[in-house]
Amino acid sequence: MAPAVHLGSGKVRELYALDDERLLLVATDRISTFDVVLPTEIPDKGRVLTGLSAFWFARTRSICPNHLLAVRSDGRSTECRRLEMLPIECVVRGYLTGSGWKDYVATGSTSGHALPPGLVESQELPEPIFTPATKATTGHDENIDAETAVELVGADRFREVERIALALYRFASAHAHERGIIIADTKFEFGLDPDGVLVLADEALTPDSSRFWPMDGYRPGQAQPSFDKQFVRDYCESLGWDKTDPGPELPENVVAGTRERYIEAFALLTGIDFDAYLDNPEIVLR
Ligand code: Q0Z
Repeated sequence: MAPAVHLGSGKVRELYALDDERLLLVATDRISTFDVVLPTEIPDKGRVLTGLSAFWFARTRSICPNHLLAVRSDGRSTECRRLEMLPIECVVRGYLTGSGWKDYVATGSTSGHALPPGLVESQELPEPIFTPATKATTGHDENIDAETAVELVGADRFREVERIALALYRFASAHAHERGIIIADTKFEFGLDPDGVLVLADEALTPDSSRFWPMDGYRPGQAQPSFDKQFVRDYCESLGWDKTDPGPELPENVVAGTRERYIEAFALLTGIDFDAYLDNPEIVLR
């Protein structure tokens, strides 16, 4: 087999070319908080995210085809179809948080969606909204309105990604809700295959591409604890770290607690025991 060529590094993932048509996406155990990658890893985090993403890909194929070709036996690497990626991030928000909340407080709207007055932080929106963003190569993605997104992908493709992203979010949100998890928002990335067919790519509906909140203790009117990273954030806040690189090392109790939260999210959402996934990662595809 020809060696994989390294194409790039994300904060917590690595991307390789297998050949002209196939990529290898590897989820590491790195964790970022406040946009800084910490020096301490969370064992199995990459496997949890890879397994979750593959689980959603297998269950959303009737909504949209996706790039997944195979999950490797290491549980953290996926072979995928190499696509022409669209130049927008396809964000869907069901709850008012993050930059959507900030935009709303400043302007009463977000990405051109006029919202009802009097909404509070973390409140469920009347309907999920599509709030595309640009892909920043450095710094933060910037929310854009529909007109700007149309300039980037065309009017027909814009309507299509909006419809598909909303359908994917509604499906996953309902599934998660039944299992005690709120998906507050999520970011999808799409590409086009050589025939111009829209394909769901990258990672999908993981805690790194979404905000997962425990339904227990959901309190509109304040920021919600993150399902997965709250121990890490609380620990970092307790240090008074200034949130610039380098971040702090994590003590073993924070590592262990955070690892358990990732594994709990996996088990709740998939209904599959994480040890069974480690034994045979393809279990999430059935
Ligand atoms: C994903 C990324 C990562 C760095 C390109 N199926 C695809 N076809 C073409 N390109 C991509 C995909 Cl998923 C693609 N990224 C994001 C991932 C490291 C950047 F692991 N960039």
